[in-house]
Order: sequence, then C-alpha cells, then structure tokens
Amino acid sequence: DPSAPADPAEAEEFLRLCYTEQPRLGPVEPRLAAVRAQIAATGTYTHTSEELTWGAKVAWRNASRCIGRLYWRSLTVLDRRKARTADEIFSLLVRHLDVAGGGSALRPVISVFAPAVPGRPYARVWNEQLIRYAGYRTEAGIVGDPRYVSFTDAMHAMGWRGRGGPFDVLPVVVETPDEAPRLFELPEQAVLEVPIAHPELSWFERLGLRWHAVPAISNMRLRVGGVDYPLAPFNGWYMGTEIGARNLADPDRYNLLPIVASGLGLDTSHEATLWRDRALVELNRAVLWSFERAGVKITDHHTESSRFLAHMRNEEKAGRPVPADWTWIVPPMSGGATPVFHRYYHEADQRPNFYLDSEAAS
Ligand code: HEM
Ligand code: NRG
Repeated sequence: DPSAPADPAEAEEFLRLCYTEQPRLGPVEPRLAAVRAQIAATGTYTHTSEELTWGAKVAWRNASRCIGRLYWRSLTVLDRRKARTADEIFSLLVRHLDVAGGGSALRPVISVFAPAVPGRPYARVWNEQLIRYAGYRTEAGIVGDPRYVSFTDAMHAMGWRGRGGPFDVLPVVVETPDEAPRLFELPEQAVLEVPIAHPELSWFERLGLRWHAVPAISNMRLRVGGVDYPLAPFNGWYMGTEIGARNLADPDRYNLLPIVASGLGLDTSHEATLWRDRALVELNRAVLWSFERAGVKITDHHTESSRFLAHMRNEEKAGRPVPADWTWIVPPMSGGATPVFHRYYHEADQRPNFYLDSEAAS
C-alpha cells in the first residue's frame, strides 16, 4: 500500500543489504539509527542517492519475470525526486527517452520520481508504457493495437484526436496531486521507430509494419526499503519475440500470422501444415533483421536465454539465489529450443522489486 508508513523492518533489511554489498558506503549502524528516527518522526525516510541507485539496480536483479538481468549493474538511474509539476515531469520523461535511445545505442535507464508520502496523493502516469500505439474501433474492425482501444477511447474523451492509422503514438497522461490529468504529445525525435522488412521476402515491407525501439514500462511501482516510488519508468531494449511473437502476432493484438501466412502462400486449411509456426518464424526474422539493419539494439531469444543462464551462474557464485518465473522467462516461441526451458527456478518475491498495483503484490 503506497500510502502506508514505511515499514522499519523492510528499511533495515534493505539498508543492511545495500551497505554490505557496497562496503565503500561505510558502516550501516549510524545510518540505521538515523532512518529509524526519521520513520518514527515522519512515517517515512529519504534515500541517499547511493541507496536509491542501488535499490533500483537490485529491484531489476530481483525482477523474476525478466530474462535480461545479466546487465543489472549497468542501469542508469536518473534521480527525479524533485520534479513536481506535470510540465516538469513530462519534460523529464522526454529526457529519459533521449538518454535511453538518443543515438540508437540503447541504454537501460530508470527515472525515479517522488516517493509516496503517507497520507498524501502522488504523481502518476496513466500509460502502461511511454511509447504505445493507439487502437481505434472502426466499422471494418480495429485499426492499430487492440490492447489500447479503451485507453484510446479515454484519450478521445479528453480531447485527443488520433490520425486513425495503425501505428499512431499515444499521448502521455501525467496526473499530479495539484493538477487534473494532462495530455502531452511526445516529440517525434523522442520516438525512435523501426520499419519492418524481411531479408528475402520483398512483399513483407509492403505490409507497412513498424515498431518502437524502446520498451519503457511506466506503470510499475518501484519499492525500495519500504518506500514506494509510484512513478519510476524504466527501459532496456527488446527481445525480438516480444514484438514478433506477441505484439504483432497475438490474436488479440495485431494478429498478423494469417496475413504473413497468406503472403508466404501457405496452406492454412488445417493446423497440421504448421502454417502458424512458419509464419511466426518469418515474422520474427523480419523483426530482428530490421532492427539490426536500422542499427537499433535488439536481442534474439536464443542469445538472451544463454545470457540469462550466465547471469544465474554469476549470481550463484556471489551466493545469491536468482528468483525466476518459468512462465515468463521461457520465450513465447521455440521454448524447448532454448536452454532456459529445461530446468526449474527458485520462485520468490525478493525486495527491492517492481510491482503492478493491479496485481496487489504488496
Ligand atoms: C520483463 C527482457 C531490461 C525489468 C521482461 C520480459 C523480457 C525482458 C523479454 C518479459 C516481457 C513479456 O513477456 O512481456 C529484457 C531485456 C532487457 C530488459 C532484453 C534489456 C536490457 C529491463 C530493465 C528493467 C527490467 C532495465 C528494470 C530496471 C523487468 C520487469 C519485467 C520484465 C519488472 C516484468 C514486467 C511485467 O511484469 O509486466 N524483460 N528486460 N527489465 N523486465 Fe526486463
Ligand atoms: N513485452 C512488452 C515489454 C515488457 C518488458 N520488456 C523489456 N523490458 N524488454 C512489450 O512492449 O512488448 N525492458 O525494460 O527492456
């Protein structure tokens, strides 16, 4: 509960971890005494920037659904706790995208905005990710991303007018304690996108597909040492299957397998021709090839699976268990052809971590 007082036991557990893992920070005892006093007096406490940075990195390290954790130490942490107005927050979100993707060598970044203070409202962003495509209900069916039809409706109700295309970037909605929710349009240069073509099939490009380069999740709460940061958008880079095997392929998303199969001239009259699987492979080759052609960082599911196992070995050497959720770690195509499939994982909710409030995990 982001509006409850900071739990002193969780604060202590985090501070001991933070100061043990980073001996250069000095002894933890004086810091513990100060934090206990601050919690007793105010119901919460303020992280030093060293603590905040380590907390965000360890939250990533503990994200049991994330296959990309080998790079957890390289997270760039932008301390944005002082931002208050919607204008300030939005311009820092644009700066986030610029640090993350300006120059197309993508960097893992998190922007940490003000913590929730007990009994006070806090700033939020309504969007699930900073960059997402609108979905429009039309007489001919849904145009764009069906996942965002109701969000798009809400934007229309607030006065936004989309162009009605399949890949229209949605506005960002910033809500602060002092202002009604406000809509902001991302500047074009903040939104790096990749047009999708295929290394051999020339008709593929004519499907007019594209995807954004940066997945920037903006609806998860960062929890560090008993303190909640309700606005802490983060990004890394894509694994190709997220786009090619889910966003563009799921029946309730862009649903492109039948279209790709028809371009390939496959027999779709019965499932046993495996036309879905064949279409899936070509769509995913197209995604990986197009990002590489554009010089935008992306990873394939085989490489990322073996990197994740390397991460597990590193962590085990350091004496740390690696919490992992098999159902999220195993890629959505060719699962059994990747090494992450063939084993079990330690399932645990370790803190610091990221939470979706709808999952009521805390
Ligand atoms: C989930 C890959 C960076 C935190 C995931 C998923 C993938 C992935 C494939 C599963 C997504 C899905 O099935 O929808 C990567 C790659 C990264 C990266 C390749 C490259 C650096 C990060 C960073 C953070 C992070 C920087 C946080 C600081 C998470 C979390 C989830 C997740 C919290 C679960 C999301 C949810 O519950 O919806 N990641 N990730 N990841 N990742 Fe990463
Ligand atoms: N599947 C979602 C993104 C989820 C997180 N994936 C990452 N995260 N790669 C999608 O947009 O397809 N990250 O921080 O890099």
